[in-house]
Amino acid sequence: MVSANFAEAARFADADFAEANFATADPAAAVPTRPEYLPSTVQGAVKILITGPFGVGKTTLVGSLSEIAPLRTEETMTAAGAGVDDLTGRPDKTTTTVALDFGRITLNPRLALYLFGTPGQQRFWPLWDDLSRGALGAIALVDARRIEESFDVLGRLEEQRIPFAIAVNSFPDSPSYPEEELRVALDLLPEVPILRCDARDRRAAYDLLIDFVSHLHSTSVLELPQ
Ligand SMILES: Nc1nc2c(ncn2[C@@H]2O[C@H](COP(=O)(O)OP(=O)(O)OP(=O)(O)O)[C@@H](O)[C@H]2O)c(=O)[nH]1
Ligand SMILES: [Mg+2]
Repeated sequence: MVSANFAEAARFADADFAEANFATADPAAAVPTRPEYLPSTVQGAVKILITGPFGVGKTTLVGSLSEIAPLRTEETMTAAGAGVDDLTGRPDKTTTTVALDFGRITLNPRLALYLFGTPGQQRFWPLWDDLSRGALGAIALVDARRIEESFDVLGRLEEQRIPFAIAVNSFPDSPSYPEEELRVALDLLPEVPILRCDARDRRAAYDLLIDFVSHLHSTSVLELPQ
């Protein structure tokens, strides 16, 4: 089954191709079920940043989207982080990203997206400049329970002039704010899309990515290889 979003975006994403990837890639499998090599038909590669504050679901999103086993740099959180790493609303979280997440998704036979997840904690932010260099756009995950924690990240994206979309990640006790309220609370320009997802759900993550890539395409940020 191809989602409505996906069908709409079919002019740049090859539905059959991506659906085949979806069917064969198993995010839970320790070993990927499809070849890790980039198809020889790929003519263009684009870097996309997956960013947001601590514990918002960046590593989860890269893992849900990647067709290869994602590269992760998770370290166990220790007592030294108590009082710094706020685990409210994320009781199961035991690790944190200390450098980056990396994944890849081939959107159609000609176009590959490289996904770079940033660390969430400010003490790892010196890595940000290297990670964001050359990124065509960013998906900024937001936890609606802790909106103010996103301000620094959004400020950085604006400073670096990286086009971005908001992805509101759904946690069980998240308030469901109307889009306009979120736009005001996050002080967003009208052209910044507000999307929603559950980062744990591969299909929802994929729909989010397609909406984001459609946005980059419609604003002429992304040109598609013919
Ligand atoms: N309910 C719900 N839980 C989620 C979602 N996305 C992530 N989680 C959970 O939230 C916790 C944090 O997820 P991570 O992916 O590690 O978050 P992160 O942004 O990479 O965290 P840092 O790298 O430490 O900043 C994990 O326990 C995930 O299972 C979501 O969309 N919904
Ligand atoms: Mg992480």
